[in-house]
Amino acid sequence: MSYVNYLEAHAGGTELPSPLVLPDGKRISSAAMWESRRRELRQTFADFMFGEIPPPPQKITLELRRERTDALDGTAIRREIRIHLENDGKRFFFDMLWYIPKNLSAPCPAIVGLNFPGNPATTDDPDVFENDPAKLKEHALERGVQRERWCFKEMIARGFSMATAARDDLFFDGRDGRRESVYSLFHSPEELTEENRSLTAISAWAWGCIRLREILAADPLIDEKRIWVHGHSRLGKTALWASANDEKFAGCVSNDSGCCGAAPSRRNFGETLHVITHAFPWWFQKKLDLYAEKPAELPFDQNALLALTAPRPLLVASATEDLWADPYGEFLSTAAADDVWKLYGLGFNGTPEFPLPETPAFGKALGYYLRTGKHAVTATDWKMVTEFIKANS
Ligand code: GTR
Repeated sequence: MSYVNYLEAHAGGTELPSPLVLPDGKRISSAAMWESRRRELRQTFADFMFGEIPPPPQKITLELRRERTDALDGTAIRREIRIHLENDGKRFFFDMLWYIPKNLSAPCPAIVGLNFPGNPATTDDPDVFENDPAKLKEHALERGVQRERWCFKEMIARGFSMATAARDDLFFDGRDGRRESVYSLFHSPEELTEENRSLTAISAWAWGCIRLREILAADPLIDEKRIWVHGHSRLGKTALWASANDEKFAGCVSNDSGCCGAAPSRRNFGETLHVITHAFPWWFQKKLDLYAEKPAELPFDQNALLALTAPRPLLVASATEDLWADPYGEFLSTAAADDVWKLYGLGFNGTPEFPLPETPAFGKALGYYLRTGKHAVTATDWKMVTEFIKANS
């Protein structure tokens, strides 16, 4: 199949395998049983889709390059930190931009996530350091152009600390990205070839999210139990995978994560496994290619990836015009992950219906909403995220 389908009548794949059903057909019926099933499923996702997230390096040194206490019109502390990492004598670094609300009376919650075009593009602050030119090869955008994707000022006003780093700092988003990626801390240059598909970009990026969480968690201004991971699109796939692997994330927000994120692989709607494995082979394990034409033979679907965050809170967000990411499919997977939250007495009240735009379907610790508009992160998204997090903390 190389055409793209946007007709619901041709989409199929509305029945997704339940993460609660074991390969031998037995059904999980308790939270205790889910714990071991969860480990098994995580491993299956690593083997078939995302590879393993590399370990923490032996040594991390934080270089505070600059701290301002009057950022975002005097509402925030801003820290720009270069994170130096060392492993077996090999070195690597990446840059973090971190905002913290001022005058806190108690440690605050935080949201971490990666950005696409580099830290200066995420903020209105005119003086944020440029990303290292050797790392950010072709995606650098003008300062502030993606400020709405982050809404730092608004989120600071709502009491959240926010931290981000550029995906290309960790793994340049292209075929030969592996060579200068975080994997260079753990592998010899000969192993960092285009063919070595077990070392995926998504796991490298998820590794970066986990490092950001650890750094925030070590700071007394931050409540280490309330650090969320957020991601948009390919970085939404990344956020889901980071949350699946690091249970210290308080919860996860998947924004328009689409194919191999929240959207079911079994549906033929918008982007498919065929398309994604051909366009972005460095994101995934080679094994996924085997299923490009037969997604129904995968031993899981993306509702199981969502379930790997349970019982922690998960919000899945879609946009009406983002058909490439299959908004209805993202809803179907969310609804088909609900059984796992139910094991913990959480989830939706009854069976959720596909909601109208701007009408959140929020259950306990599991939520979905559809925003009017395009593939993006907007101020409306951040309002929904705030509402969901506040209801689930
Ligand atoms: C698209 C890709 C999607 C999505 C998106 C993005 O080109 O096909 O899977 O991840 O990029 O990251 O913006």
